[in-house]
Amino acid sequence: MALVEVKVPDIGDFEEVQVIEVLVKAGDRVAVEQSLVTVESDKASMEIPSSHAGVVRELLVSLGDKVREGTVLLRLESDGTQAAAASPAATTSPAAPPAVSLVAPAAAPAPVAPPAAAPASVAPGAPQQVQVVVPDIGDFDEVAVIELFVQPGDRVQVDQSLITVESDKASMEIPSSHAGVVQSLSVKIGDKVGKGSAILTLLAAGGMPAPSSAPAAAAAAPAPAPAPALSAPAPAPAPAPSTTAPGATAAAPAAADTGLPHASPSIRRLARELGVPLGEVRGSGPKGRITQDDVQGFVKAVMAGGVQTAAQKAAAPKGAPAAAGGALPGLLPWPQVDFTKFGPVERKDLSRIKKISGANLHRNWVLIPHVTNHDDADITELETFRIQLNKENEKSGVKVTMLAFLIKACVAALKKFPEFNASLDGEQLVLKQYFHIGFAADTPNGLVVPVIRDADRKGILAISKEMSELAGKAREGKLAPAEMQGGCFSISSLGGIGGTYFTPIINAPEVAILGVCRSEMRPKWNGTAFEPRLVLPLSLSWDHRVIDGAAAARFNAYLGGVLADFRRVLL
Ligand code: CAO
Repeated sequence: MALVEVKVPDIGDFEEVQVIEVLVKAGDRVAVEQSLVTVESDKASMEIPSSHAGVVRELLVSLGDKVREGTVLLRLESDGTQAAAASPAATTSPAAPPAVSLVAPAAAPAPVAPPAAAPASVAPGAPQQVQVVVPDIGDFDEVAVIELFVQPGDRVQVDQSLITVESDKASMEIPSSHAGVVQSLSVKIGDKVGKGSAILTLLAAGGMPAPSSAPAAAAAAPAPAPAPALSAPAPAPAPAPSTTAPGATAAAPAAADTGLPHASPSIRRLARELGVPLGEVRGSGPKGRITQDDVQGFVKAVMAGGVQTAAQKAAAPKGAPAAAGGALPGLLPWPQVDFTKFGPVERKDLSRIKKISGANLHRNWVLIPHVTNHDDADITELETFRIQLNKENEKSGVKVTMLAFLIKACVAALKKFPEFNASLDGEQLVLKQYFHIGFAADTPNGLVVPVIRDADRKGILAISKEMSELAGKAREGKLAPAEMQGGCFSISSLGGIGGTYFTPIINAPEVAILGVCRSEMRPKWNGTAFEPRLVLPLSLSWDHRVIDGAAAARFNAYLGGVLADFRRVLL
């Protein structure tokens, strides 16, 4: 086993580049060609692979270090395997046994000469149609187009970046050889291109051909001034376009809008795999470079609903809270209408309760597969009993409404059908052994759902009293958060208002909700004649991930039976 120094190979015209990623650590076993570090100039980045297989014994560079050809990156205990085609420089390097074979062989294969343009010469003065093609990009036969910076109609300058291409280990921007107006694009994202592939056609402003004879010209193009010849990036690397990259700032509108993401090829690859829009990720690395942690953090934030991508925001109703999840990608954007064009309007802020309940309702409606079963309950006898009860209890000051009976009847149904008294937790169903029933209360500021705890252990009068107290507090905005928590099942009663049937939205993490409307006398066939019966319309919404239609129909039938005759609870 020999101790081998792995050095920065010939990286073309770059004098000095910065280490922006260290991909291995002491003790790691590396294979030949495995990337060790990523280095970056102002327009290009590339990964430097190992020339030997072995175990890393000592890392000699760290993030931010400036390195150049010959800088020793690390020492490794080689197991004897080394890259087949080492660069000449490497093979002749005596001290450094194994040579680092360039990621991009000849890394600087001929520094990308300014993209050639079809017409060899352009008559000065007269606008000419010019086809801009991919220049010599070294030993890469085919690279993928990963970014387009311009579109038809854009005016571009000489050396302004047109596209970014990427191999598996490097990426680079291809600049324009001519100034002019883009007429048509010949490539799209994902296309594979090589030397000579047409990028676009532009109407060149009277003879402004690129200094095509300046091959490696401004090689490592220091900074601002775009290198006259793409030279620099040549090595292969990619310019992780950064917002400060000269080419980038001058680039297309899209780029100017979002700021081009500054990331290495491996991070770009990761982002593509995860579908992360890199332009929306805030880089925490040096000079705002996007790191792997940044990409992963972005994904987590989107999944948790804390962040919306631009696509989600565009499709979301203006002002929709992020917690509502926005609209799903692919949906049309929310219509933006200037209502004042059609008549006078007044704008009012949503109340705090409306904002909170709206976000919750939106999430529940979008995430829960709702189904609603409608049914009727014959409450003729129950209503007679309720009126009787209220007469008897007139002096107590407690008024019994149908809702109190509904709460008791629902408790009986929940006992009979326990999957309705449950919550989903991943792939498990949490079956509750308590019966806390929420009821929707309409207040001047919006909808709230106070909860009657342990409704199974309370009588009709106690429930009625508690309900009226909670409803009063709700209207005055004095409900404590604890009085709205822990519900197992909710009831939304519009009985005091009207209507027949509606679709109540499930109050997550509950799995079902009962909506009731106004009861009315209807003629019912009793087998021999029609008789007037008081019918209560029921609408049961349920989560189809937990409950199926047959269970819902049985729940409603049982509930109707109990409301028709409470003695059934005893069965
Ligand atoms: N059929 C016929 N009459 C009914 C009835 C029904 N299903 N339910 C209630 N009523 C009657 C009551 O008996 C009462 O009549 P009287 O005034 O003659 O005594 C009247 O309607 C008013 O009842 P109420 O609404 O005050 O009492 P409640 O117990 O039925 O409801 C509460 C209490 C807090 C739930 C209710 O006031 C409320 O806020 N309802 C709205 C809920 C809501 O907005 N749901 C929609 C959610 S989705 O946006």
